[in-house]
Amino acid sequence: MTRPFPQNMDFGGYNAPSRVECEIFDLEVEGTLPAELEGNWYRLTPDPQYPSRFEDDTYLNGDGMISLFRFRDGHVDYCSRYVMTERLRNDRAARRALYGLYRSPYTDDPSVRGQGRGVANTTPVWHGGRLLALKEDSLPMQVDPHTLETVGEWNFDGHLRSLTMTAHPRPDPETGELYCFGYEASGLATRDVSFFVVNRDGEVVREEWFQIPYVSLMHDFAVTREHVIFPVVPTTADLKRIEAGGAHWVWEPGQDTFVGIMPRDGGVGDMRWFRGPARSVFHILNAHTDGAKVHMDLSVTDVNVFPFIQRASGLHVEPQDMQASIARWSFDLSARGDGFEQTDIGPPGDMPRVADADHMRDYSVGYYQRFDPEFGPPHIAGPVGVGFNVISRLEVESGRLRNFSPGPNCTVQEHIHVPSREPGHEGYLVFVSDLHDQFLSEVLVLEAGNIEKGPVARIHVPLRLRVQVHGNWVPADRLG
Ligand code: V55
Ligand code: FE
Repeated sequence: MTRPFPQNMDFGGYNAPSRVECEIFDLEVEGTLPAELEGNWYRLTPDPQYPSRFEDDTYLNGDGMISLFRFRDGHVDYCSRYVMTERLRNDRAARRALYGLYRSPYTDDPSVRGQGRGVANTTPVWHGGRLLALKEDSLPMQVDPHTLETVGEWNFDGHLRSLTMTAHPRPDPETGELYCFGYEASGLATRDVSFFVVNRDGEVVREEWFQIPYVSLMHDFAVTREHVIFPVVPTTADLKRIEAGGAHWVWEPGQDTFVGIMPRDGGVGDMRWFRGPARSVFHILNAHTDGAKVHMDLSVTDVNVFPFIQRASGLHVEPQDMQASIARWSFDLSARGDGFEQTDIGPPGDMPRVADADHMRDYSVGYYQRFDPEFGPPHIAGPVGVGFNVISRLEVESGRLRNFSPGPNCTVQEHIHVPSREPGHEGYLVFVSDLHDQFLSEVLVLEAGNIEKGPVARIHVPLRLRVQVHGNWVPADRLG
């Protein structure tokens, strides 16, 4: 037995740890699954094996639980497994949490000093014939794509120098390459960033390092057909604070935002730095280059949205008091100066995605999620607090928004987009809906071009599925 988890936002209610490793054969399906939905949907969520040593620890520090919805011939099977990290093995051997606060190793039990802290809890990525479970503070963990058993840490056969890899690598739909970076690349709270490219066979073919102005939580980046874009925002780390057992991250509104842009056919030596006022950025919808202009569409707020980071910064900002939007940041490479423009293109939200084929180029449609009180009261789900209750389809040019909400007792988890082979068909959005009145989950399938019509299929899940951080779809014919 273990002691109980604290009953707070991060570990109580719908966010209570589940820790269920299971297999469910042939889930109940209502409606008709599109025949072309053939593939594996991988999801990752933090699901702490043990209560943290600290009550005020965060959701983001939980052990990675990888799950799989396998869609074949109109049937769906489910399976979930922990990613067996060094950390989870050590904790299980001790039958308690030996590791301390999120990314603050000086709060660990001395018995695990210097041992792996990675939890592999953020994004499952299929590339080069490997399924990788990613967490931005460490190297990937490789997982068997069929059984979800852990293979081990993957450092690209020793060919990657970086000690970290982002959970948001960017696949190039044209070349099949995976564009990647790692921050704190040479160790805890270092300013080194590694930019690297993995070819379609899974080999690191390029790695270059640069330094950023201050240590920043660089959660995501953007790539166009011509450029690579690195936002550096003032959620900052300081080694002295961490060594004293303090929080890894604080929000520093006095620091500028920096954005580095380099040509893909150049190198990090060609990086040009733009700057603007403090902004918090996690997820980028898409980016493209148009002549001398580079446009990046993203979810942006004027303060870091995570309650645990606000607490560590001596701040508390209610969501309605934040400035937030889906915005386009435009950079003019032909102009002098280091400023850039922001144009709002949609109401606030997060978990933005485009069809893989639209990635890195000019595009017309994006999908993302919002909390909108028009569709129901707030429910706590996920690491930020109030969960999203609407999926929105945004026409980028006109700003036209279409919405789907599953109902007032529901929140929605991040969706994936599955392309269609039918010409003119926009594909499907597939996501978990959290049923707060039943403490259960279901999977909904929407037609991406017609979301307000509601689900064409509903997959019942006899479990409460914790809120995934990210997921990805792998078509059956790409799995081998
Ligand atoms: C995020 C998630 C993380 C993390 C840092 O969504 C940032 C943002 C699940 O872990 O470690
Ligand atoms: Fe993310």
